Amino acid sequence: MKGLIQQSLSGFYDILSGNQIYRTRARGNFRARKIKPIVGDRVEFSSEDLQHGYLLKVLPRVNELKRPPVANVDMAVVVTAAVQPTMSTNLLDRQLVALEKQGIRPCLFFSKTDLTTDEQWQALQEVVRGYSRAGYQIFCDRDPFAKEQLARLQAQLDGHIVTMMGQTGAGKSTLLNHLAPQLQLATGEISTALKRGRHTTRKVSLLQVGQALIADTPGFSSYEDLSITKEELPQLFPEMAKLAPQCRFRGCLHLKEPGCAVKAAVSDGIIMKSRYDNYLQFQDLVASRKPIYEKRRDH
Ligand SMILES: Nc1nc2c(ncn2[C@@H]2O[C@H](COP(=O)(O)OP(=O)(O)OP(=O)(O)O)[C@@H](O)[C@H]2O)c(=O)[nH]1
Ligand SMILES: [Mg+2]
Ligand SMILES: [Zn+2]
Repeated sequence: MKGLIQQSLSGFYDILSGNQIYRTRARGNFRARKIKPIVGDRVEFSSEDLQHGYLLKVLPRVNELKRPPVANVDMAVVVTAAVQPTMSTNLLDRQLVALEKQGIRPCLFFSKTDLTTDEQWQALQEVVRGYSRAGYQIFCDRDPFAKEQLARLQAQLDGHIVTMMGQTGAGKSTLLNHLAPQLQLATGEISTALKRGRHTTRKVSLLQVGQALIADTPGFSSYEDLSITKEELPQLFPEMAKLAPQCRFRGCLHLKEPGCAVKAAVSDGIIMKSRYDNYLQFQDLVASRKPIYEKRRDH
């Protein structure tokens, strides 16, 4: 039989096939072959009944996200709190780069907009315009859970395997609860958060939300690495990739090169200064990490 891993919990894999969920254990030597089945994997399995089955084979992945660990995702909702915690475009851009690298289409959802002051709200509009110009689809209503916005988001997600992304406490589970109230996902009230540790959502599973399968995931606080080359990085900023053919030099990295269309667009305020600054910072990161990767390869 074929299906999709919907949830993985202490050695069991729940596989969605047809409209049923089959509980299985991995059989065969996945560990020796260095394959760890993850949520979203398309798999072959055998099953006596709904409770006792064996996961036999993981089919090739279209893509694979490390944080959160989900395979075969085609869209992501990047949830960013407008306030609480203070918005970081750096963190947002890291997430976008990681998604672009995997060929996953991101859309941006701004949460906690209801908590912004008029001044913070105005400043956020500038950010929204910048990311729209970069080509991203954005959901930013002053009432984050306005019916119209939720319907528009749901329509985008239907038919896709989606992952939620965003810092812990950003509001990923809260958003899913608004899209599908029957889920009743735990969200981060301070008291429970303290009891359970930092993340309210601790495991990854795919949830049926309308016609979409969505992975609610534990948030993260930082990304440890961008395993990307310096030539690859400018491709992962769509607005830069689009302008690159207008740079004087082919393969322009938009750093010190003369006649660079990207730098001109930054000066003209077409590309967000924060995006470009983050780009430069990621280039530095890539440059400083490269020797580590090469060393690892020697072993
Ligand atoms: N006012 C307001 N509060 C929100 C909004 N989104 C989330 N919250 C609150 O923020 C807190 C954290 O929300 P969660 O949904 O648990 O955050 P999360 O992203 O799932 O966090 P992790 O599971 O730890 O990664 C909860 O107390 C929510 O009620 C929003 O748009 N407006
Ligand atoms: Mg959560
Ligand atoms: Zn350039």
